[in-house]
Amino acid sequence: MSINNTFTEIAAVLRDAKRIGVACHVRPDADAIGSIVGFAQSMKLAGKTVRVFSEDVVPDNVLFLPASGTVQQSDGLDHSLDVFVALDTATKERLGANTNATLKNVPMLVNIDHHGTNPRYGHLNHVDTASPSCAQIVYELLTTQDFPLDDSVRVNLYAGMNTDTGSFQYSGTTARTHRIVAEMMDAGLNTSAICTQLYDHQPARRLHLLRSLLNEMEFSDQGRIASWKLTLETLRKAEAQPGDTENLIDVMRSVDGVYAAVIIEEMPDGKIRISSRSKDARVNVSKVCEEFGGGGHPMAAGARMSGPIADAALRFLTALTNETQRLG
Ligand SMILES: [Mn+2]
Repeated sequence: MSINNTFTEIAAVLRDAKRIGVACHVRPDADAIGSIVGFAQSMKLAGKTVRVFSEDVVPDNVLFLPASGTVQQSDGLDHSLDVFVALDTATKERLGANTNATLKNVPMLVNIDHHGTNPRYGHLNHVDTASPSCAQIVYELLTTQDFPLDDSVRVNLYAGMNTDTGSFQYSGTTARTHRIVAEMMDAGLNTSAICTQLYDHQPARRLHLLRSLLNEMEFSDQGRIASWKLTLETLRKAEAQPGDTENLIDVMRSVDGVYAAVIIEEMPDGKIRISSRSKDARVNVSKVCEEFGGGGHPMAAGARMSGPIADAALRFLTALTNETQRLG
């Protein structure tokens, strides 16, 4: 079960397919959207009919991506697809309920991901935890198997590669990551223009959220853990939109002496969403999130907990403190 299918095996299935569906995880980020749209654009260039699904709306901050308008919100209907490809999605459930209904009768599910907790839920699976973004795996698949690339493919994949590595800062970033960027620049990719779109455009409401974070963040475990309880009321006051909290957690992680940062967020359904980041390989936040049914990467992971928010915060921070005790 833990053996990966090769790109050659996956490409053979894609070449035989006429109608391909592709989707990513709920509450998509730039790696999720960049991966599915980049992949879909290449399949279209290869002559396939492609449907691109997302359970949730495409967040504002990635609407600049070429062909992001081709993403349709999952409708739960059968689209007579030959192959369905899940990208950047750690569990089948995280595709979302409507997306699962859409792929129910599809005879071939391909699961391509970089989350270590992925249980390999596809008929074909390629899970590479050494890859710092799903977009990087998609690039390797497309290029090694001679699928066509154009500028729209490259822009989408670059956006995923850039954001999931924290602008190539995180420890998962490899020499190969930089070589792929160089290859794409040789092919004409304007990385500076994409970075301007990604990082020099933010709505004022995001700054309102950041102001709340700076006012309300708390430090525990002798300053080694920074956390923020983000309430529905704060989200409502800021008129927050999906994607607005993206990367705000990095502000807390950047503080001297902090090893792990957590956002504990109230959701409209009463559940509590945990987002956690580590800054030291000895502190494995994925392990802590797994205690609560979540998962992700050792240095970036999430979970869903039951409320109320104060209880969830106490339980999660207690478990996280057990983990930071490894630091001595
Ligand atoms: Mn990813």
